Amino acid sequence: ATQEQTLAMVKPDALKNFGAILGAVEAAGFTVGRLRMCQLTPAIAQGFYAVHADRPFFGPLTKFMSSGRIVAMELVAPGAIRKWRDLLGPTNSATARQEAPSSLRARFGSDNTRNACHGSDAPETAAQESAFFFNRSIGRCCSGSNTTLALI
Ligand code: YYY
Ligand code: MG
Repeated sequence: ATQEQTLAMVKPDALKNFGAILGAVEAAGFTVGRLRMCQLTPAIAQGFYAVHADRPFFGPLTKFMSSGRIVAMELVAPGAIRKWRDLLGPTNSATARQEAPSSLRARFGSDNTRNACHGSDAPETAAQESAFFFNRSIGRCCSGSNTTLALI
């Protein structure tokens, strides 16, 4: 089958569960193409979520997303975009616990903002989000306000 790629992120609330999440990625049959661990600056988090800039949750979301380290991964599989979003479950982790209890957001997320993982929603955004993380220097990706945060 034709391979597809998606951009997955393990968000700051789920970094402690990165091992279990990577296990689920491998068990589901994805190939991890590229991977980077870093901490997003607030400006970079705002850039990643620019499409949501007018939403009321934009401030809390970008503050949360820049609050700790994340892992960005390019996942490859047939139908990777849909396959990864199915594994994630609904956006709101509380809803996920009702509707998809074995999903990653049900298992590792908390609410509508702290929901453990990101997944691209279409081939165009997958390509764009992959470039966002992997076609830039470590310094731009990982320069924190004071401490050094570039890890991989
Ligand atoms: O694609 P997905 O992550 O499932 O949801 P989006 O509607 O694209 O929202 C992106 C991101 O924004 C979501 O993962 C958490 C956050 N968010 C929020 O904080 N509050 C909401 N009411 C909706 C989304
Ligand atoms: Mg989305």
